[in-house]
Amino acid sequence: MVSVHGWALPRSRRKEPPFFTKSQIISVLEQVGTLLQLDGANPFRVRAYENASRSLSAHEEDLWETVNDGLLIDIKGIGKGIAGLIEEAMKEGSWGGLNSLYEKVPKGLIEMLGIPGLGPKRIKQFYDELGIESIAELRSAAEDGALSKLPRMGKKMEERIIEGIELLARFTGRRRLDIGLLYGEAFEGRISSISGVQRAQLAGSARRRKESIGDLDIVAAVEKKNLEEVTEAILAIPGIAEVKGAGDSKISLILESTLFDETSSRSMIDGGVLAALGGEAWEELESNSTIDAQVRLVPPHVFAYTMAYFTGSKEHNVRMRQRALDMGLRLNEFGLFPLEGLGDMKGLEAAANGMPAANEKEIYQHLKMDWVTPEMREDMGEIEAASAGTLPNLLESEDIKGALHNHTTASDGAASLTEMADAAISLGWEFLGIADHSEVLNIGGRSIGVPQDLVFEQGKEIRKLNENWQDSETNFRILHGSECDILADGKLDYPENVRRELTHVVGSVHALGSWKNRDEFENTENLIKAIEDPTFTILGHPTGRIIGGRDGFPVDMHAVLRRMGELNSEGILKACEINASPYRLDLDWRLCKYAKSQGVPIVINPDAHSTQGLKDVWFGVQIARKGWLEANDVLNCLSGHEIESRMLEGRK
Ligand code: DGT
Ligand code: CA
Ligand code: ZN
Repeated sequence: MVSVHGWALPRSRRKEPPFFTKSQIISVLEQVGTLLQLDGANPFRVRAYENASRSLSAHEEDLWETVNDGLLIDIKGIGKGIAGLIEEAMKEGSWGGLNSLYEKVPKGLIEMLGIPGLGPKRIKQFYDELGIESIAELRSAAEDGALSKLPRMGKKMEERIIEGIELLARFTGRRRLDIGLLYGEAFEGRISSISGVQRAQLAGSARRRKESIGDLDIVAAVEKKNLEEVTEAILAIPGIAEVKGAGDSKISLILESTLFDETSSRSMIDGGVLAALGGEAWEELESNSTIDAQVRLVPPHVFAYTMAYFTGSKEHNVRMRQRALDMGLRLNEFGLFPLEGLGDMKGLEAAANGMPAANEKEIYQHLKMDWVTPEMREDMGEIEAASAGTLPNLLESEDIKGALHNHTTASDGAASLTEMADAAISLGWEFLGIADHSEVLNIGGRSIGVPQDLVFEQGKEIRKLNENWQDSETNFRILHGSECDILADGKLDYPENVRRELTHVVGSVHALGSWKNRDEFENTENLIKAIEDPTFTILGHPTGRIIGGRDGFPVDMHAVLRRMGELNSEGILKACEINASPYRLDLDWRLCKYAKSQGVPIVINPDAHSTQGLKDVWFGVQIARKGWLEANDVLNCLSGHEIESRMLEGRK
């Protein structure tokens, strides 16, 4: 599949040849092959471009050297015409006759290429036979059943196209936090290393650790005299799909995934969820998706103010500005100034007369506030707390001593019990809770849950491992739990005697279908019924949402948390999970404070399906911080001894 962005002939930013790189040439040749198909060109011409693109990809020598030695024509698969084109592009920086082809093909047809499973041939067919020129038109034709009446089409294909359109629509908006940070941190690193950049830092929603990111905001401190060369160097960073605008102080770009190392570790989602979201097509879209970025270039002395402004949130900024006004001051992205005496001065000119701030802390100090950590800047009470000196002492990653919901090969995990334990030990953890899926769970007809007799087997194995660690005085233990399905009627999977065997029961809804088609009252009632079961300890991924994938089922989480709070006040442990997988981040951070106010303990669970997956706990910590949680509120901060007794004593 092809990325929708960047469907334009590249323009060179170099002043001398070679004007384009080999990878730029390869990508143009590939695009031309596709455009020719959409244009209905002779198949031999189409193939010539496809072959040329492919043989250049396999060509190992330096392309510029090959061109200069006049050896281009000797490469198998490159004919005279295409060789001439490549030579012109590299030597003169122009694309000859290709401009008209790029202009000729309707933009809507190119956008349709982004629909998983839809290629140029079909798009051309729909265009020729039904006059379809946009995704919207394609969608209504599919919904009216017009597509399936065409030759070589059927109902199945039509349904797949509708699904593909829906999938694509979800990818054009926001990106998950993990993906946003992968791009953001790589880009921040690249910009920071440019000479002339004093410092560069990620701002915006990525710095605030929102669960999804609209676009990246980066602020760079640059002296005026270096502006031009720094701008040029930023525009030359590989991984930029498109430059939307580059002015004196702001550069707007679209980044593509070549920006970061392919081997950068990405978070994984378990197979079942992935299948529900669209499987391979979803993964394909994900790896081809881009992200927008804005870079602001500012003089070093205003950097802190610009960072504070573009970190946001907008709601936090509005409150900050009001607080400044109440003190007779004006606050903006350039500084903090007395309201009186500025005359006509604006922006940077006015900043010269403002109150200096070497860092954000000093800005908050000027406004008689404590520094607010970026995660909390959402106008959810932090302004008041920072003014009164009552900000919470937030949880830190280092406080985490273990987690309670993880999988092994006994269900759908990729690693064995001992492999998972070793990975946890090397993270410095004191405990690891194993909670494999319960019996009822099957995905696509394949059962992945642990049969009852194997639960007892797993228990024996865990006891043996725990004894070994105890004997060798290793401060580590496995807690034997299960991720028990909450059935549609609010009952838990497994007979009670099996559940009694376990240290902890993570109750989760997996068969989302029946919950999504039900009334909120009924869902809330059934969820509470499950929680009230005496063996139930932890509510797993409370709503079942997948960020950017699907909404959770309708449920009154306030009512659920209230009931859990009541039970806790009776000394019965009912904890709520923050599922730390960046696909989920469920419980939502907006509800954390409420959970805390009701006395519901939180557990941050990576829901790891591999040893790598344990690291996802970091995302959960970010979300817990965003939700104002302190180490005291989070069970992961208990020691290995404490957690075990807490689980056992809390069960009544
Ligand atoms: P996003 O990109 O939708 O995930 O969310 P943000 O928070 O990154 O928002 P964005 O990119 O529109 O703007 C970055 C920051 O710039 C935002 O958090 C606060 C600041 N900002 C943007 N527009 C305004 C505005 O109209 N007023 C104020 N006070 N601040 C703004
Ligand atoms: Ca943003
Ligand atoms: Zn799980």
